[in-house]
Order: sequence, then C-alpha cells, then structure tokens
Amino acid sequence: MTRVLRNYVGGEFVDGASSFEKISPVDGGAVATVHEADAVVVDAAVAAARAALNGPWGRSTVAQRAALLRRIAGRIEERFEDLLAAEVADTGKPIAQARKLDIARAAQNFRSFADTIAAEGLDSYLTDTADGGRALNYAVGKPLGVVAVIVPWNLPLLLLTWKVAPAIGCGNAVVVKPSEETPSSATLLAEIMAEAGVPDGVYNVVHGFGTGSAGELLTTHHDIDGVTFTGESRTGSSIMKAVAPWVRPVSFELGGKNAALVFDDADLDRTVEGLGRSIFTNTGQVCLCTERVYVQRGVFDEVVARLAKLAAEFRPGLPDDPLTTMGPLISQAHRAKVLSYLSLATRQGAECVAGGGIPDMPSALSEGAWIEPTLWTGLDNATAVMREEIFGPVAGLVPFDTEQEAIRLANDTKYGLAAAVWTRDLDRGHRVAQRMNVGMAWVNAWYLRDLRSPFGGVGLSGVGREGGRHSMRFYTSPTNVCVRIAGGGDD
Ligand code: NAD
Ligand code: 6OD
Repeated sequence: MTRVLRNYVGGEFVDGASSFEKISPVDGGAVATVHEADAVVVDAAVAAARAALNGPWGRSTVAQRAALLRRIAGRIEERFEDLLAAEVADTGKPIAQARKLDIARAAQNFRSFADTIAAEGLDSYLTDTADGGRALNYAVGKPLGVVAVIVPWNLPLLLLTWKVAPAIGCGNAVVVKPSEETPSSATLLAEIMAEAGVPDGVYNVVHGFGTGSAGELLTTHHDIDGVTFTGESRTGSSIMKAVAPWVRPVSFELGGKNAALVFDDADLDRTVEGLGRSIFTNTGQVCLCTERVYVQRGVFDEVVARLAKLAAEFRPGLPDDPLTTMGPLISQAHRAKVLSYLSLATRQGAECVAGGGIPDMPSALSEGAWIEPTLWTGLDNATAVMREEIFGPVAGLVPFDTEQEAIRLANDTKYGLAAAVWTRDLDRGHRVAQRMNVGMAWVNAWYLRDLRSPFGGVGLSGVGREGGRHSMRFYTSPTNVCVRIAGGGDD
C-alpha cells in the first residue's frame, strides 16, 4: 500500500479536494498518494500563517528563535533515517549521496541560520545635524510576514530548509509548496517541526502543481508578503508576473548553463575528478552543474579522453546498492526532455564521446527514468544544446586558445549562475573568476559551500542573493527609527 501525504495547515494534516500519484523514477511504481491543495486549503494555510504572526510568534525574540532552529536541527538528526528514506523514495538518488549531502545539509541549514540570526548586530548610524546636535538612526528588522516558499525536486529537503530556516529564524510564517515530484520530505518535516515545538501556523505545507494548482494559488494569493522561489527561469518569470500587481518582494534562484574553464597548466587529476562531479552529481540535476566545458587546446584531447573514461565508469542502479553511483532522472517526462537534447546534439553536428542514450537495465527497473552520462565535442557555442539548460548528466566540450577567448565563450550566455576555473596559476584563477558574469565562481573547486556566503545568480539565473546575512536582508523588512538629539537651541 502506498503512503498518503496530506497538506499541513495550522498544525493539522488536512485533505485536499483531489489527489495525485507520486511515481518512482527508479521503477515506475507508486510512491505515494498526495492530497492536492485547492483554493480552500491554500486560503486556510495563508490564514494560519497570518494568525501565527498575530499571536505570540509575532513577539518571539531572536534568542527564542535561534534556540528553536537548533532544536529543529537536532530533531532532523534524530529522524535522519526517516527523512533519508522519504527523499530517496521520491528521487531515486543513491542513498550514500542523500546521506552525505541532502539530509545532512538540512540540519546544517537550521544550525547555520541560528548562528547568523544570533550574531546579527544593530544597523545604526549617528549623524551630525545642522544645529550642532546629532541624530541616532537605527533600523529594526521586522519579519516580512507570510512568506510563500516554492521549491523544486532536485535537492528537495536541502533547498526547502535553505529557505525555511532563515524565514522562520527572522520571525516569519511560511507556506511551503514542494515540488509535485518530491512531496515526502516536506510533509515529514511538518512532523519534525511540531516535535521541535514550532508553533502551529508557522510552517504550513500545500501540495500540488504550478499553473492552475497550489503554486499559482499561492503566488496570486492576496495575503502573502513575499515569494522565495527556486526552479526554472521560465517559472520565475511567470511568478514575477503573478506578484506584480501587489509589487511583492521576490527572491529567485533559477536555472543555469554553467561553464568550466580548464587551462593547460591545471592539475589534470584534480580537474577531471572535479569536472566529473560538476557534470554528473545528482545525475546532472543540480542548478550548479557544468554543461559547458572550455578546455585549452594543448590539453583538450587528454581531458576529453579522461572525462569520457570517467563517464563510462558510472553505474546506474538501485539507491541502496552500494555499487550504484548514478540514480535516474526525476521522471519519464524529464527524461524525454533530456533525450530530445541528445538527438538534437547529433543533428547539430556533435560527436558523442561518452553515453548518448538509455543504459541497459534489469527488467525490474525498465520503467525507470535512466539515462547514460553523455559528453559531446564538436558543438558550436551558438547551438541550442550549448545555450539551453538541459538539467541532465551531459556536457559539451569545446577547445580554446587564449584566456580572453575562454572568458568570452563562458560569458556568452543569458544565464549567470556559476562557473569553475581550473588552473595552477592563482593570479589567473582570481582574474578569470572575477570576470565571470555569474553569482558564484569557483577556482579549482565546485560546489564548495560556506553557508554565510551569497548564493544566487544574474540574468536568467535569478534575482537577489540568499545565505547568511544576505538571507536576512530578504526575510526581514527594516523600519528605520531616527531620533534627533538636539545640540542646544531649536531650528
Ligand atoms: P519548476 O520551475 O518547474 O518547478 C519548481 C516549483 O515551482 C515546483 O514546486 C512547481 O510545482 C512550482 N511551479 C511551477 N510552475 C509554477 C507557477 N506558475 N506558479 C507557482 N509555482 C509554480 O522547476 P523544477 O523542474 O522543479 O526544477 C528544476 C529547475 O530548478 C532547473 O531549472 C534548475 O536549474 C532550477 N534550480 C535552480 C536552483 C538555484 O539555486 N539557482 C536550485 C535548484 C534548481
Ligand atoms: O547549496 C545551496 O545552498 C543551494 N542553494 C544549492 C542549490 C543547488 C541547485 O540545485
């Protein structure tokens, strides 16, 4: 019997008017029946969040909220195995990866933001006035209010908690809309929130899809105060339109078409290992994944050969098989999209140097969304395959001659999320990284995180930054108080 997942509103699990099946990407079997939130449920969730803000939660102190975030982190660790099972059932990702990255980061997100809010100082300025006196300005950071949190399926709990932790830490109440593909961990987190003592209404979950469903109902709701969204650039654009009539603040972490730049002095062992992680982690379904690799001509053939060998060594399989190193894509629909780019690449003149299709799988897994890690050479930078986000374990490799050419090729995109520069020359590493039109550039590394640093992108890759105090800027709304201290005599 499959699990039943309900919406979570004001501290209660509630049904929706209809339901849908969550299908496993591993074998096509049913994972859960999910209650879809209709307008009544979304209204109730927003009202519960508003009521929480108007109650004792609205008067909670930073110290109380920091302690609460730490309790949530502790409870996540106690229920680590439950969350792991939920996440793996929804995504099919290898358990070892989910253990090390996805679930571990959920606890870290809460601890890191507990530290950030506890350390935040008062924003104050002392100004000289015309009468020889002074004015004291200080800004009181108030919660934004009811925050809609809409997240995707690729790193479900990690990305959800990356937003929920600072939002709650800053005193907001949230209505979360997880992806229809990954409803489980957000629902389990509701139990964890209650166990940790989060007041009713502070964390609410509405399940469903985007357009015409819970996502749209939430972003167009009259009583939300802001939207934080992670997902596709096109969806971000729709949400921006949806919130425009109310001029609501948004924070968007969107898609990428990220470049790696490999110079001929790079340590090729470290570089190829790093490229492999950056292209294939989570079956290429990380917004930061590299899909364009520019390699200096002198080492191009060697990098292609070594990376192709590495790609061929990945082993698809069951999440709990210790030998599995690559999971499936999230769904058959997403695989159809990735496969369409595989055939387009061939039509656009690519030579496929690794993968290029669907791997042979045992019959029990034949309904899964499996795909081969794939690499191409021979693609022009102007082709759709090199310009559009594919979001699979794929990359095109292109040679370059000079640093200027590498920078030009890497920046020739409408996206601007991340880049990675591989070189032993640290002057060049700094120089090139600073010239990348992206929110985040790594040198001799990829997805190495300090949770206090600004995370986000430019262009089609997003609006705003989150992380540490950058998150606090989004999740609070400052009121500046200016107190005149007269210097003797009125003016
Ligand atoms: P998506 O945009 O299709 O969906 C994301 C969420 O938005 C889901 O919960 C979905 O139901 C909801 N949604 C869809 N249409 C909506 C609408 N009109 N109104 C309100 N909600 C709506 O993205 P996805 O396919 O789930 O995730 C993959 C995408 O996310 C990729 O483009 C990837 O690059 C991006 N992503 C970006 C980051 C980042 O930090 N920049 C991180 C992870 C994923
Ligand atoms: O690590 C993070 O904080 C983060 N937001 C990662 C996003 C990954 C995109 O798929």
